[in-house]
Amino acid sequence: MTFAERLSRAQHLSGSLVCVGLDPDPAKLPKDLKGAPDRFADSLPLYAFNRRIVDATADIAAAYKPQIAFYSAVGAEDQLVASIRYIRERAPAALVILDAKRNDIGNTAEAYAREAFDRYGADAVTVNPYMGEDSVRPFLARPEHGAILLCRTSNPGAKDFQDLSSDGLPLYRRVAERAAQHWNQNRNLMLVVGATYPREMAELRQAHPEVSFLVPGIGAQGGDLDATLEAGLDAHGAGLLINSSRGIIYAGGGSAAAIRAAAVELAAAINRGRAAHTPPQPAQAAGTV
Ligand code: NUP
Repeated sequence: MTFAERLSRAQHLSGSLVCVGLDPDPAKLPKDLKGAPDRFADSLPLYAFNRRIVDATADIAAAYKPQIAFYSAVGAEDQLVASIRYIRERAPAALVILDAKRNDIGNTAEAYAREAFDRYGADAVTVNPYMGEDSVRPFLARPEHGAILLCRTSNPGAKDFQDLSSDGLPLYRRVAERAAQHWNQNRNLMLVVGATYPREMAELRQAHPEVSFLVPGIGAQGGDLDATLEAGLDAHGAGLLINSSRGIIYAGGGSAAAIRAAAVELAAAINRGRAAHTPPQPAQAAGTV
């Protein structure tokens, strides 16, 4: 199955556009996963927490996005591998996005692609486009795997370079243009567009109606969901994967019930917004005449 088919299947089967961020901070683990040295959970606490999150959200999540820093910073890559295997068992249709923002010269980028797709078995990886085409190509070479390019990121410093004018358009628009027009032959490319910048997202959606966006910034970073949906939905009421990490995994102190409630609430709010912001599809419109 191609990446584009996997993406739309994941959204269809989950009935949602939610991407659950698996960013387990050892300092913020739920109380019951800390401090009982004889328990299995304690020897692999990040994995134990992720299993709880996946169990609580398996039927709602279109995607999971582990950020690699939370694992590599504490030498816990094995727990990342185990967590991704667990997602495959419990939520086989969900996409796994490795958030690693990788890139380098071509042969090193090839090694990074093998890291993401072969070592970790991810479906997609986030990629920094700064080094240009030859550095991005290795991540796009497999039609069944995707690359998600940083375009207009969610952080305050996004403007420092991404907004600089490049031949009359901001640099992030040039990234999107190059990506959409020249690098997306396999239809396996997405763009990172932060929920904290709906104006920029609207511009990008207008310029690139067919490209899907990974949208971080909802929840802990304060992005406005309704503004995001209005700006970013495509003509079919899709085209987005909306990530929340801390807003879901630390809800209610990280209890399974609170994690589930937070994910259900986000999925429902997104679906209400989709209904409100999506123009009637041709078949529906014909039916109403
Ligand atoms: O522009 C970006 N902003 C961002 O927050 C690109 C990202 N990949 N992220 C990641 O999304 C960030 O590293 C974290 O893993 C997640 C947002 O987490 P939260 O603010 O929902 O907790």
